[in-house]
Amino acid sequence: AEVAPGAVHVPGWLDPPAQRRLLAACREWARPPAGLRTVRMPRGGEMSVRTVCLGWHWYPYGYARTVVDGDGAPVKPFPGWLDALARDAVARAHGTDAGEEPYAPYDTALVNFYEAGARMGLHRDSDEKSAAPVVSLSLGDTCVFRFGNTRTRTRPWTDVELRSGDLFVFGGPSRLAYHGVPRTFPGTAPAELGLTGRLNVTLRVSGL
Ligand code: MD3
Ligand code: FE
Repeated sequence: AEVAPGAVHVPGWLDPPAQRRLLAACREWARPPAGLRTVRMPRGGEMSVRTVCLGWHWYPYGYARTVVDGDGAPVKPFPGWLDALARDAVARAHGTDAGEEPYAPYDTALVNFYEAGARMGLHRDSDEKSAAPVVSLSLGDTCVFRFGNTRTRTRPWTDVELRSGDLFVFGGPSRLAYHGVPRTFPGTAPAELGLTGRLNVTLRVSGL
C-alpha cells in the first residue's frame, strides 16, 4: 500500500524462515566489539531504543567508520547480501520500472532493538548524502509506526501498524518525511521467531 508518494508498505514480505535468518544475523551483529549500544543525544538524553550499525556508524548527527561515541572499535562490515536484499525490496515496493535513478550500493544498516516501553520520537533522517530510498524491515513485536509530513513535526500524520516480516520503503518525496515509533505491543511477536521485543533493520546508501 502506498501511504504517501514513495512510501510503500508491503506486509509480510519476509516469510518466517527469512525472518529467522535475519534475526540470527542481527544477534551476531549485536555482539561486541562495535555491538549493540545506547545512543546518547548531544543534549544529554538517552534513546530508549538500542542500536547496532553496519558499514557506517551513525551517531547524532553524522556517520563515522568507528564507534566514535562508544567502544571506539571499527564498525562491522556491511555484507553484500544486504545490498541485494535492499535492491529486491525497492524493486518490490516501487517496481523495476519506476524510473528511479540507479543508486550506489547500499552500504549502511541501522539495527534498532525495542524492548517493552521503548519508543522513537518523530525525526527526519537527513545525515545521508544520497537520495536512495531507505528500506525498513521489521521483526518481532508489532508497533505503531507514525508517518508524518515533510514540513513540520506536527500533524498531519498517518499511523500504520508494522508486524514481523513487514517491509517499508521510503523514497522520493517521503525520504525526508518526519517519522517515529510511538509504541510497541509487547508479547505480539510470532512465537516461533523466539524474539522478545521488536527489531527494525534499516538499509541505506550513505553517499559517503
Ligand atoms: C522514513 N527507525 O532508524 S523504520 C530510524 O522502526 C528509524 O526503528 C524506525 O526511524 C524503527 O531512523 C522507523 C521506518 C523508517 C526508517 C527510516 C526512514 C522510515 C523512514 C527514513 C526516511 C523516511
Ligand atoms: Fe528514522
